[in-house]
Amino acid sequence: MKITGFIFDLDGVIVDTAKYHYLAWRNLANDLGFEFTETQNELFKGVSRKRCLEILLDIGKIDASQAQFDRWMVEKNEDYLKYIEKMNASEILPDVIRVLEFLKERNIPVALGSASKNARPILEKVELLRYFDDIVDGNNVTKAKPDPEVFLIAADKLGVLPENCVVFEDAVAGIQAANAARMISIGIGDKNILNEANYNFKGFTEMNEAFLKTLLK
Ligand code: B16
Ligand code: MG
Repeated sequence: MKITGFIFDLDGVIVDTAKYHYLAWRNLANDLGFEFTETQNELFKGVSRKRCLEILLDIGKIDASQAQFDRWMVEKNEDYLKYIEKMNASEILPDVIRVLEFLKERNIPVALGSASKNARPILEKVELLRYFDDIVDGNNVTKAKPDPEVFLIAADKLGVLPENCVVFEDAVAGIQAANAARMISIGIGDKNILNEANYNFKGFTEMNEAFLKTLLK
């Protein structure tokens, strides 16, 4: 039997940390004297912290020296971490644990593939660390999604061929990264936005056991 590996994105798939990213970016934008809307925050999903700040400064039409840029990166992250500090298991998105349990019961290799540099502390906070055999995050990659690097490293760590990996993603760039890695991409969210995915689900609640079993064949 072939071995299938499962790779989960973090923000938007396991927990909704996008709302905390939004509050922290909005605080920074307000400090710099401009507004930052939730619609604009959509552009930040799955995107690295550095790239997010570049987009934010474009929105505010602000030029920054390297030193200022670096300071604002730190400031935003410190603010974000204050929200993360208060997280607990109640913030795990519906039916994530059911799917993780399904995989664990069958000893199926599972990795995290996230752009976040805070992935490990977040998994610790929501008490999910034990479900993951490997964690590949913003600290391990040089190229951001849609580059497939994060998922290819995850497959390698799991010892599973990329074409035998399944990726759960909520961001367009993440689906593109999974497709570029020749993995099975599953969009979690709006199927009109994630229309490049091989399969689409609004959330894990819509994903039944029969479907999960077909992925193992
Ligand atoms: P950090 P994911 C991504 O997480 C977020 O979607 C994105 O909005 C954020 O900028 C990025 O992580 C970096 O996060 O500032 O914590 O390093 O969706 O790839 O799990
Ligand atoms: Mg995401």
